[in-house]
Amino acid sequence: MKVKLYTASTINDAMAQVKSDLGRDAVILHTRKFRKGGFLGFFGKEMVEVMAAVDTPPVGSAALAKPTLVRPSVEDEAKVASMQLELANMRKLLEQLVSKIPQQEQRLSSLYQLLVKNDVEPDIARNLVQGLPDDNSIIGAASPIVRQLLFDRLCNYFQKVEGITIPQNGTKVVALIGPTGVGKTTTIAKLAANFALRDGYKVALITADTYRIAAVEQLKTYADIIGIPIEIVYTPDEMKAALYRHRDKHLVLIDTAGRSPNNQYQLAELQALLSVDPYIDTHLVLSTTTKYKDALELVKKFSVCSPQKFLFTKIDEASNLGTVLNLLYQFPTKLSYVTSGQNVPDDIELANPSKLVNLILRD
Ligand SMILES: Nc1nc2c(ncn2[C@@H]2O[C@H](COP(=O)(O)OP(=O)(O)OP(=O)(O)O)[C@@H](O)[C@H]2O)c(=O)[nH]1
Ligand SMILES: [Mg+2]
Repeated sequence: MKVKLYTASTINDAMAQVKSDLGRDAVILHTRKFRKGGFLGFFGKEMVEVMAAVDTPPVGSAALAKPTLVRPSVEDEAKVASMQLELANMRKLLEQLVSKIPQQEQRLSSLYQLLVKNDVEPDIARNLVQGLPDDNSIIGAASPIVRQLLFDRLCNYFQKVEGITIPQNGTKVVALIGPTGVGKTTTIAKLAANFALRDGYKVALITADTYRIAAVEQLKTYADIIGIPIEIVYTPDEMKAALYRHRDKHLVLIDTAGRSPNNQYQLAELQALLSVDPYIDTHLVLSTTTKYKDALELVKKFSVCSPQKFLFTKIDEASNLGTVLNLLYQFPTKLSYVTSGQNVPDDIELANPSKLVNLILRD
């Protein structure tokens, strides 16, 4: 390396000297301004000093022996070389990553869009597609694999399915609670018909829906057709007595009046009715046609009655099942039954996770 010092009255002149002397490859190491002449440096002429260097290829051993001002040691050179290599590798890696981003986003965004189209909340959809593999072999020919991975991931939210199980000894008591008109009474009729007529269990009905005469009549008609007893209760004490009277049954199904989630008094009344027996298996009945925000509110408000399961109705009327997934994502809760129409007793089945997830991923 050749290092030289140049002085001139302007920086342009100094640079011209550097260029003509050392060539275009010269590197400027240092520049400074100073005054030449005058009194103690004052009033002198302003000058520019430029220190420049150029790499000279070694010519024989003589060139190597030539002393230079900033000759790096062999160790330094090795360090620089390895840093350069590392930088080059990092650059390559960055380029690879950047080139992958649009592809990954496009692929994940198509699954994300599908979830959102099915009314899965955007935040939840984003979390669900996050971290799905972006291996090239998967992106390319086999993208259904990624879809399958998402399918499996969604199934995890539907894993806890538990219908009504009749104990060897004792009576199973099941109550359906929920907002108005979601299908509680119809579902009670479907369950009663299936357990009594199809499975041959001894079943009794209790209705606590005494708000409307029509409501009692509705369930009484079903009880008569099925040929099972029905009790009407107004107070917690009557509930206790009715449960005691039917302690010989395999299954007692309790129908309740639809409650407004905004009526704290009604909810407290319902809670009091159900707290007479800690073993009552309480299912919160929700319609799949309910908007997620409303369903969320319902789950929060009905939680005072400590339901253990969700029972989803009107799947035949729902345009999608986003609400179901959103709820299960927020509240990992057991699922019992899903109903799919007005026909008693046919339109009901035990929740089927893969069937439900398939509906959530419906194109
Ligand atoms: N499409 C469809 N309709 C249903 C389903 N389940 C119930 N229904 C209908 O929904 C309406 C209300 O059903 P009910 O069983 O009376 O609802 P509820 O929850 O008992 O209503 P309240 O007692 O007033 O709170 C009726 O017309 C039922 O036939 C279902 O799965 N699909
Ligand atoms: Mg009803």
